[in-house]
Amino acid sequence: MKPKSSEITSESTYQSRRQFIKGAGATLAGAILLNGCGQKTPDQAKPRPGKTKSVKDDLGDPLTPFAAVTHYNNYFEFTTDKEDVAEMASGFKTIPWTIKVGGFVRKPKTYDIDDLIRKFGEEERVYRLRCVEAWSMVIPWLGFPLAKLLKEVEPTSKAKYVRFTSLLDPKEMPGQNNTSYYWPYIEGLRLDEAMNDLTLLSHGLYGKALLPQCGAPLRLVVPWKYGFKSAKAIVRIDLVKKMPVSLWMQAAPTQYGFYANVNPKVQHVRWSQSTERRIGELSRRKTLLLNGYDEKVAGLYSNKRLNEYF
Ligand SMILES: Nc1nc2c(c(=O)[nH]1)N[C@H]1C(S)=C(S)[C@@H](COP(=O)(O)O)O[C@H]1N2
Ligand SMILES: [Mo]
Repeated sequence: MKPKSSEITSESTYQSRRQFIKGAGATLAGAILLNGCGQKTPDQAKPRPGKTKSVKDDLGDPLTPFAAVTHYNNYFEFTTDKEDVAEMASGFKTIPWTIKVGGFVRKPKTYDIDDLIRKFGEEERVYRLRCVEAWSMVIPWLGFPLAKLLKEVEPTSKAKYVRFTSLLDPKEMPGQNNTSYYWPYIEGLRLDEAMNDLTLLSHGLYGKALLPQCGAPLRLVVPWKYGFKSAKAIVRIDLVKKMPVSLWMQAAPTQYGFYANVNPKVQHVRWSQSTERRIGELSRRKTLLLNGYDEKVAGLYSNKRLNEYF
């Protein structure tokens, strides 16, 4: 079934529905902990950050408050309303959970999530997350480089791309009953992008295990690409020959491409990408080429490739 064009616009609907947040960015973190009567609701009062080693990113930008990181989310499997994801995902079960790694590899393997975390460990990486909708955050992730896992399964010479598959479970994920998207959520990277040291598999943030709304128990983080590349709730990782077709490429191929490298000069069809709203700040920031990670990843791309976002 083809998605209705009226529904493809969802990624930007917040811009009209959520205008009131504009300028109120600084108080967002506080506001979302309070209900209409100014009282803390039990569910929203619960989560607390753990300990982080860092307070800033590599450019000196402060961390986005934990409350905003955990209560302003994009997760279409639950809802398209960013401020409702936390509550709707709160009962999401992430135990037991296995991740199947296969395709063109010498040693395919299925990992239990706890074994995977024990084996590959955790390091803290503070990264900027730039959503294609022109907002951004600075998040202290816990995780390990995807390269560690890929080396272990030994990709063969046929492996050119990596395909990530998120959980398909319409009973637990009510948004999957929305048939304008082809579920499950699929994303992909070229093998060299996947092997880059910046590319992280994350299982925590702010010193604690990921909460469901942030992609528990395991998500991808690719900081130089638009946020939609960073798939949540991953159950499969496959080494493949051909460029994977992502959920967003299926839904709106002229708007959400495979490469999706952050580039202030390449416009989205419906808005400019030259600036962004950093959650928690009042004035807009300039968007940086490759989200400020150009020194580490520019070598992956030709100029031509960089200037096409597809
Ligand atoms: N499975 C899945 N992964 C997903 C999404 C989604 O809807 N489903 N949304 C993406 C988008 S558009 C963004 S911007 C980031 C948001 O991550 P955050 O909510 O942790 O900030 O997750 C990405 N990963
Ligand atoms: Mo996004």
